[in-house]
Amino acid sequence: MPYKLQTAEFLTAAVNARGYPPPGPREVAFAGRSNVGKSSLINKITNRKKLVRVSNRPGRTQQINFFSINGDELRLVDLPGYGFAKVPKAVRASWRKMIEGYLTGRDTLAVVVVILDIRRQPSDEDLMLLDWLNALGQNTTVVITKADKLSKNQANSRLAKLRPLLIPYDLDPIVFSAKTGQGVDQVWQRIAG
Ligand SMILES: Nc1nc2c(ncn2[C@@H]2O[C@H](COP(=O)(O)OP(=O)(O)O)[C@@H](O)[C@H]2O)c(=O)[nH]1
Ligand SMILES: [Mg+2]
Repeated sequence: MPYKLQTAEFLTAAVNARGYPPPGPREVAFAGRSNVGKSSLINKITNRKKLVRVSNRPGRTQQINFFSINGDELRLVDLPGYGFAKVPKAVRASWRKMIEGYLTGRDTLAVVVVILDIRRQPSDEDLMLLDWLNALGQNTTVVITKADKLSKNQANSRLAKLRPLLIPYDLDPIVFSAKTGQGVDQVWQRIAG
């Protein structure tokens, strides 16, 4: 691992700016559709099985969770998953507010990692998020996860469809799997600064 990960611990959860921890080290935020594999990715890159709860029930994470790496040398921020259809409109709007509030209101935010599923076309919400981050000039990186769910050939053919969608944003995605650990080092390279 290029980044010397020593400790990873839960710092705090927040629903708005009043609940954020005082600004400290640079923060790396993770965003994606609910159930895309965001929590699994954070657990994998921190080498912790249960730092973040992995759920079979989509749409559970309704708070912004902050994690401290190496005694607060770096923070990882797990944003609420979006796009879960079965959630009432009002709740979805409040999640969106939470996500947008954090992404626009945090001076220490360094990188946003947008996570996509290798088996699916990006949703309208995925593309809106990428558009919006691009317009903000926010340093962004894309991770395409669940690569282990496809054969090598299937994965390559999906990547051939996904990559062109990211070219307008000048984004070269990292291919990842929380199951096999594929891409872990590359994620650290992009986020460690
Ligand atoms: N095979 C495989 N399953 C994954 C991977 N990442 C996540 N999952 C599964 O996808 C489901 C949702 O994962 P979770 O991390 O909770 O998604 P989140 O809602 O985005 O935080 C869980 O059943 C995970 O075990 C992966 O890379 N490979
Ligand atoms: Mg989650």
